[in-house]
Amino acid sequence: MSKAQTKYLKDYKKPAYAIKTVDLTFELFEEETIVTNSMQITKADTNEKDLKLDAVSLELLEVSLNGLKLQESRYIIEEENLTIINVPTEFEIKIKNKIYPQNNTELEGLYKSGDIFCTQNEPEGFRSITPYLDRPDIMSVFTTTVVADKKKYPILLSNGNKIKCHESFDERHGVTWHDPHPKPSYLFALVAGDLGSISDEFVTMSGNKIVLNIYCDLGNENKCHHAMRSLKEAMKWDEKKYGREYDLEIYNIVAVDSFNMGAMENKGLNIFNSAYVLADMDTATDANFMGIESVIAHEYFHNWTGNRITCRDWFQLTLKEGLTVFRDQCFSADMNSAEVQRIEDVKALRERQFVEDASPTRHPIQPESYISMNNFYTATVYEKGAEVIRMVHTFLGEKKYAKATDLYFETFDGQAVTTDDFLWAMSKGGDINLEAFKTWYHQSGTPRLKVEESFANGTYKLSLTQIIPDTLEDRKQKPYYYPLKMGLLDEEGKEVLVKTLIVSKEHETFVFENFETKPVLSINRDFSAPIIIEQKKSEYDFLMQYDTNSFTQYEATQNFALQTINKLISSDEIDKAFVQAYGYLLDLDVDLSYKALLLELPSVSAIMQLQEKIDFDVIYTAQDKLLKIIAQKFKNKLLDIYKKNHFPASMSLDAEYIAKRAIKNRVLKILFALKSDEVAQLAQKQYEESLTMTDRIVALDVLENLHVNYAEVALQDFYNKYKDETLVMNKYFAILASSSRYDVLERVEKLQRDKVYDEKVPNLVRSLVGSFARNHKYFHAKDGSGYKFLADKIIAIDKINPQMASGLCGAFKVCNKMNNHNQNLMKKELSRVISTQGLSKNSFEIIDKILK
Ligand code: 0A1
Ligand code: ZN
Repeated sequence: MSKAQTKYLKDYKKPAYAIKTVDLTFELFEEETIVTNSMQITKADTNEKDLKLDAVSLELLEVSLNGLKLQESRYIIEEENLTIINVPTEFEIKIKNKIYPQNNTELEGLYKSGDIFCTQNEPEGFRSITPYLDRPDIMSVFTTTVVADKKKYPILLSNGNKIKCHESFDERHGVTWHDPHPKPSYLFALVAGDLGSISDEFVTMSGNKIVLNIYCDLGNENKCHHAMRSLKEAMKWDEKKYGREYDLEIYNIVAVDSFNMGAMENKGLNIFNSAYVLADMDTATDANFMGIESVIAHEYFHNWTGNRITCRDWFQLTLKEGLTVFRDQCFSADMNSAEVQRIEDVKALRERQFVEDASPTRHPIQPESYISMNNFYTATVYEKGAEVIRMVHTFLGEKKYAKATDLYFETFDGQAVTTDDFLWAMSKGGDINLEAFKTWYHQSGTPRLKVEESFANGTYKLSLTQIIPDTLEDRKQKPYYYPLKMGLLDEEGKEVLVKTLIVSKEHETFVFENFETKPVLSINRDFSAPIIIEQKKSEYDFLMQYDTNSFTQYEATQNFALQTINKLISSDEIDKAFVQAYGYLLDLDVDLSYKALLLELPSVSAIMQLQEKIDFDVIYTAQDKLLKIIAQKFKNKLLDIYKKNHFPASMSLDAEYIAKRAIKNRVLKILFALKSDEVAQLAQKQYEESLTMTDRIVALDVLENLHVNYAEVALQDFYNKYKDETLVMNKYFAILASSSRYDVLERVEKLQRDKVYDEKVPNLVRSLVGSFARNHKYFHAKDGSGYKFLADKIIAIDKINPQMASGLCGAFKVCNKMNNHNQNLMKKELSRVISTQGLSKNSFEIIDKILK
C-alpha cells in the first residue's frame, strides 16, 4: 500500500454544491450495467469554478451539461474523480457510464449475491456506481428506474414508493421508484431478482396503511415470519416510545446471502444479510431469533435516527449508530427479559469493545482520522457509542429524555448534523449542562475507577479515583463525567441506600452517615458507566447471594470467579469460598435465563484482559481446572437441573421454553468438564432427540470436544441433513473451527475445499476462518502455524474483499499484549502481509497500527 491517504475531521468543509434531484436509470445486463445519472445542481459557493465528483474506476460513456454533450477538454477523469471544468451556477449534468456488478467481489456499490442484483453504499459505495458528491451532507431527492430481463428479474426495487411500471414488447421490463425524502447517496439501494416474498401491513398511529414486504430466495418464504413479526413490533415500539411514525407507503426488506455486515438501513429498502432474516425452529437457534429481532428493529429505527436525521460527515457515525444501538437494546429489553438483555449487552461490550479499547486500533467513539472508513464500523463507535447515549438517558431520566429527543427530531429533521447538535438537544431538552460530558466523544481507552472504602463511627466513606489511560501517542486525557449507580446493603442483604452518584473529578470522596455496621457496597449497578472498577473486595460471595441488582449480582459472580482463576494461575490453589458461593447460585430461585448467565464462568477473553502478558495455555489450564472442580462438586445438582429442564421437549419460542433450553444447555456445558462417558451419552441423546437447533448445536459442540467417535457420527448426520442450508452450514464450520481437538488447523484447511464452502461469501469466511482466529488455543499455537495460516488467508481474501480481510486482521490486535514468543511470531506474519504488493488500504490501516 503506497499512498494511504488519511482523512481528518478538522479538515471538514461545507459542500460547495447542492444536488437538488437525481434521476437514475439502470439497465441491467448479464455482463454489464449501464447507468444514466441526471443531476440538478446548484452552486452554494460562487467562488467555486469546477465540479469535482467522486468516481471510482470510472468507465464513462457520455457526459452532458444542460443537454449539450461535453467535449473531452471539458472534463478530467482521475482514479477517484470526474471533474467537470467551469460549471455555471445552476445546471443539469447527465452522465452515462458502464459498470460490472457481476465481477464485483468487494460487495460494495452494485454487485451480485448469487442471482440477485443488490447494492451496499454505506459509507462510500455509491461512487463506484456513478459519479456523485458521495458524502452524507449532500441530500437529494432520488427517482430511479430499473430495467432488466423480465423472466430473470421479475422483481425490481429501489427506494421510496413505486410510481410506474414499464412494459415493453421484448423480454425486458422496468419499474420507476420515487423517494420524496431527500437523502444522502449512502442510503440509495437497488435490488433485482427472481425473489419469493411474504407481505403484511401496518397501520401507523395516524392511520396510514403501510405495505410491508420481505423478499428472499424462492423457497425460503416460510422462514421470514419471525422477521415480519419483529418489524411490526419495532414499528409499534418506535411510535410508543419515541413518537416516530413511518413515512413512506411501503417498507421493503430483502435478504441476500453475500453481505459484508449484518444489514443496511437504505431508505424504504433495507438489504439484509440473510442470517438476520431467515429462521425456523429446525434451522435457527434461540440466539438467532433474538438476533433477527434486534437487527430488524435496528434497521427500522434508523429511519429516524440515521435517515431523516443523518450524519454531516463520517466522523459523526456514532450519532446514528450509538443512538440506534441504544434504541435497539431498549427495544429488545422491552420485548424480552430486561435483566438478561443488559447483561448480554455488557458481555458483548467487554468481549469486543474493551479489547479494542486496549489495543493499538483504539479510537474515540468520534474518531479524528481514518484511512478507510470501512474500518470504523467498530464496537467502539457502535456499542461504546450506545453506552454513551445510555449515560445521557440516565442523567436525564425517562421524561426529560423523551422531551430532549422530541426536540432533536423537531430541530434537525431533514438535516445532516453532528454529535454536538445531538448533545445540544439533549442539554436543552433535558435542562442539563453536558459540557463536561463531551470528553466521552473525543477520548479513547476504557476509564478505570479505583474504589476505596472506609468505615468508622457510623460513617461510611467511598473514595473514588479515576485512572484514565493515555492516548496512543502518550498524551494525557481528562477525567470523565458520568453517572455511577450504587447501592448499600446491610448485613442481612437489605438495601439501605440506593443512589446515583455523579463522578466528575479525578479524585473525590462521598460520605454516608448513620450506619450501625459497615454496609456492603454494590457499585456500577446496571453498568451505569462503561468503565472498569478496580477494587480489593472480599464481599463477592455476599453480593452473589444478596445483591438486589441483577447486574451487580452477576458482576460479583464474574469478579469472584476471575479472582479465583487468577489465584489458580499463580498458586494452583482453589478458593473454596467461591465454590461454596457457586453452590448458592445453583439453588437460587430466579428467572432461568438469568440463572443461566449467573452460572456461566468467565470467558477466555475476560481472563485474558486481566493478564499483564497473555499466555493462553495458562488461561485454558486454569479455566478447565475451575470448571472441573465445579462440575465434580455439584455433579448431582447439575444433572438434576438438566433433567428438570430438558423435559418436556418443546419447539416453543415462549420465554419460558427459551429459558429452559438456556439453563439446561448451560448445565450441559459445565458437566462437559467431567469429560465422562455419561456426559457424552447425555449429549448424544440430546443431539438425536433434539427438536430445536438450539439443542442440536450445543449437543454437537459438546460431542465435538468430548468424544471423537460420537462426534464423527453426529457431524456426518448434521452435514447430510443441512448441506444445502448455507446458514446452518455456517454453524457447522464454526463448531469445527472453534474446536479444542488437536487437529483443528488441518481440518480447517481441509474444510476450505468442501463444496459448501465459498471464500466469496463473507458469512462462510467468518464462520470458518473467523472462528479459527478466535480459537485462542490454536490460533496462538506456539509453533506459529495459526498465525501463518491467517496471514495467508488475509493476503488471499484481501484481493477478493478488502473489508473481509481487514476484519480478519483484527485477530492480531492483541499482539502487543502477548508473551514475547508469540509476539515475535505475530509480528513476523504481519510484516509479511503489510509488504504484500497491492494490499488494500483497509488491511494496511489495521496492520500498520498494530505494528507501530
Ligand atoms: N449502517 C449499517 C451497517 C453497515 C455499515 C457498512 C456496511 O458496509 C460497509 C454495511 C452495513 C447498520 O448499522 O446496520
Ligand atoms: Zn446501524
